[in-house]
Amino acid sequence: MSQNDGTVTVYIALGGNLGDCRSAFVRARAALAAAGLRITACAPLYRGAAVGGPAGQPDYYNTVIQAATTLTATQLLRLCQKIEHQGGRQRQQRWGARTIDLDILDYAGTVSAAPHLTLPHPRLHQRRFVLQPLCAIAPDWHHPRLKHNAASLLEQLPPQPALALVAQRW
Ligand code: A4P
Ligand code: MG
Repeated sequence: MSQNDGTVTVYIALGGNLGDCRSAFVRARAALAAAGLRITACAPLYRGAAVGGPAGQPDYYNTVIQAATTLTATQLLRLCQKIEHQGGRQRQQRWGARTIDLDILDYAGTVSAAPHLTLPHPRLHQRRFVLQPLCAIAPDWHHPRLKHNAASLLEQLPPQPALALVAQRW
């Protein structure tokens, strides 16, 4: 949604399961702010088992940031990828262990099927590690394609253990 100040609201999911993820998330948030994003909400920090990917991965840390920005969606993707790179992210295997992953969940309600930037994030509605933090800050967030809000998408997931709360603030 476009605000009066010319910014749009975006949601970014942070995930990681290698090294000191909490510090990596703090640095990523600072880098987003340094690039001009106004951080408007931060979900708590959660921990949970890896979903998919190679067996035997460490547990993941996950959270979600809400921010206001004047960047375009493509500029925001490039910024997220730069922050991943600075955070030591290496891509070896699909869904392999990583120091930090930044996924754009939503950019102002935009719907896009472009492979380099699919919006909303194509798997967000299937993932407790995204929906649980998202619901902590924006339960009414509306999925522009599925026409359900975040709370209802979380409720519709097959029963799975909730993620463990690591820290309310980080
Ligand atoms: N891309 C397309 N749409 C987007 C978007 N909305 N945001 C493209 C960000 N990137 C997007 O991403 C692969 C490609 O997706 C990029 O070229 C980008 O242009 P990537 O970050 O290199 O690879 P990835 O993160 O392994 O892939 P992806 O598809 O983002 O993975 P997922 O689906 O996010 O899954 N278990 C737990 N508990 N917690 C996790 O955080 N994460 C994953 C990764 C698996 N299991 C997990 C977790
Ligand atoms: Mg990713």
